[in-house]
Amino acid sequence: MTLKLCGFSASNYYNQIKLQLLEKQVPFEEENVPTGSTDPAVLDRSPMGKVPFLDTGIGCISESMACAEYIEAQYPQHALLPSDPFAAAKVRELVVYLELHLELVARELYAEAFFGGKVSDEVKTRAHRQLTRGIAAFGRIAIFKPFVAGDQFTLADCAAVVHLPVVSNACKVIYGEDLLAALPVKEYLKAVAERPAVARVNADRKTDTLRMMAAMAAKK
Ligand SMILES: N[C@@H](CCC(=O)N[C@@H](CS)C(=O)NCC(=O)O)C(=O)O
Repeated sequence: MTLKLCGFSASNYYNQIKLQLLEKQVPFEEENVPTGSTDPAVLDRSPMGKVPFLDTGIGCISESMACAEYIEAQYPQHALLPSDPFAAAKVRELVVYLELHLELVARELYAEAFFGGKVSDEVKTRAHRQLTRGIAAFGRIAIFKPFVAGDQFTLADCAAVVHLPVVSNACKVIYGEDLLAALPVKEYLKAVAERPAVARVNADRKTDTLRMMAAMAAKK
């Protein structure tokens, strides 16, 4: 069976794995699965109902890091993790900083930044403090020469390409300030957008975001 990536193209975590598969030229199919499902058939495949998850034919794998590690092990072509253990650990470290200390914190703001909801001042203040610390820490380990982990495109770039724009946009909307402005993020994103795999992910994301917005508007 062809590997199936399940979720939808407006999702940053889905796109992290989609970018990895495209960069590695692994054949895959996409199955549109909305997030937050309570359908037992979906929860059997992704226990939290989150996307992405992979359907491998012998079973499903949820959580992007587990998916990414499986893909690297199963499809060694165009490796996105260095073979040197220290260098590989530094790539994983960057992915954790991007997900845990940047994206997951900024996610607290998305309801108001992107979905017309409201976030309390307390949450905004806490997120600002955590983002300031997380971004400074990420800036100490990110290399951006020209890629996040150095001279090779790695899993850290698959994470950076999809998470940095959302974090930056959420900060601009909520705080009127891009907390990532001190890092060379704009230049980096512009340069990597030239890669065919990144261009495809960005184009699909735009189309899918419009689809979601139209569906939300139709519900109102
Ligand atoms: N830790 C998860 C995060 C995935 C995630 O948060 N996905 C979002 C879509 S971008 C989602 O499904 N959110 C629904 C929820 O949090 O219930 C991973 O790395 O795969």
